[in-house]
Amino acid sequence: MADSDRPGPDHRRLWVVRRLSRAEIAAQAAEVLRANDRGSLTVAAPRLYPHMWSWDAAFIAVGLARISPSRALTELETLLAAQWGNGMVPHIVFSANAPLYEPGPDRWASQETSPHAPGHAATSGLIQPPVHASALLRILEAARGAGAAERRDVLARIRALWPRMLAWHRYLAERRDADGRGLLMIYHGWESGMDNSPRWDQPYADVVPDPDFRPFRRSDLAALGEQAQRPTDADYVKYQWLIEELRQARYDDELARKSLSFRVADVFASAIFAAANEDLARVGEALGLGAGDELLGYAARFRRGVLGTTDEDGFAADVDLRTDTTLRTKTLAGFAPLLAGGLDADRRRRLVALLHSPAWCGNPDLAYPLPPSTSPQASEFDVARYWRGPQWPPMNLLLIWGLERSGEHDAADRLREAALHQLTDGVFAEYYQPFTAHPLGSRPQSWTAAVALDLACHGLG
Ligand code: 2M8
Repeated sequence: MADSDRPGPDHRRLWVVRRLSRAEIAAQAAEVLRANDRGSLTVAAPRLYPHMWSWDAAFIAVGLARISPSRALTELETLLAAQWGNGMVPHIVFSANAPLYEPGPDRWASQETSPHAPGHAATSGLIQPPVHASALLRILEAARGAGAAERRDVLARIRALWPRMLAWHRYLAERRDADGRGLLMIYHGWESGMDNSPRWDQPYADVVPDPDFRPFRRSDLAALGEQAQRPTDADYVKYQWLIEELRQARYDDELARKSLSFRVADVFASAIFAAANEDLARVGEALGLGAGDELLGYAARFRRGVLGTTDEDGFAADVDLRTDTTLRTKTLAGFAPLLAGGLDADRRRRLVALLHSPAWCGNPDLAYPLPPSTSPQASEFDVARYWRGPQWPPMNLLLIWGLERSGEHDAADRLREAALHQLTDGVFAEYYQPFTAHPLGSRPQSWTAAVALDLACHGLG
């Protein structure tokens, strides 16, 4: 890493960046996606994450749809080809001959352990937030502007993919919300995608590995070389131990929901799922595929679930399902209702005001008025450590979509402009130091490039 890339000892020193034009951002982002393309999948990042990740793939598809709806759809097809027999879409699909990533296929041993794991693909045994249907809707919209042959091909392939998409949503609704409260149960912080967020500090305090458990060596620190930007070793022992517990439960949802030492209702993933069900219903309606009532029913159920956790400002909370404790942390996930919709106008206004307040995007120390993953006013805030403070471009996109969906167009436009501005550095970093705009984590990160491409092309027709 070049010295200029490093966050200096003075965390408030603004990083001096070159500024790309919109056209340059789009061109360079497309180049990153091309370089990380392995044919039928795009690796999340060449060194740190040399495989396909589930929600990364969805964002990557959104970006690719700006260049080629057909190639964008391939991304979802590859992911869903690794779907488990019970409908679960795994959070990692491993590619062969990649640099070392731990935990790799042997640690998951999914094929040996679960009758549901696909025989032809090596995968993890966890999920990630279900952004895929929202990506599929954008691919469909992009295909409408494509040439006749590509449009026909993409529509036919969406039809072919439909049963798998439906099975994924049914798996989530039936197996991850078995009691119908409208909140998705997760078994690991990795399932939230916000691995070491303060959201999970309390539940992880109860995760105690067996004394004879021997953790394996981490590969992420060697790949990145920046310990202060990654989860701690103490976090990682727990991450690894939970995989062991899940293997002992044979990746069986019935067993897992009774036995695991981490079982949490993830309010942000639930909001993503509410929106995704509406988006999938729209795809189904456009192609005459049916299941609209079922999907809109899921959307309503999860919207209710999300709203049921909110405080007077409309700010949402996760729930520790083992102890039935509401987890009120000051993280980005609290804005879940903006993604799910359904707040009354008064509380929606209060939640948008909170988003613009000094606790969030209005913080005077921010280099860009974008939501940090954790509020700078929270005691857990850490300016550089992964999901404990830095700003993450795909999260900006989710909020932009949510604000638009909620009819908050001014707020969406403000966020869109700032999000694009942040990416004019052309680095396409995994995350950004909120006070200095230093690029942090892995780079170039595919989903960041995809978000940049989407933002840069927005409104250009
Ligand atoms: C991060 O998670 C992986 C584990 O799944 C890791 O740290 O090794 C998270 O940021 C997650 O949200 C993301 O999907 C993944 C790949 O970019 O990296």
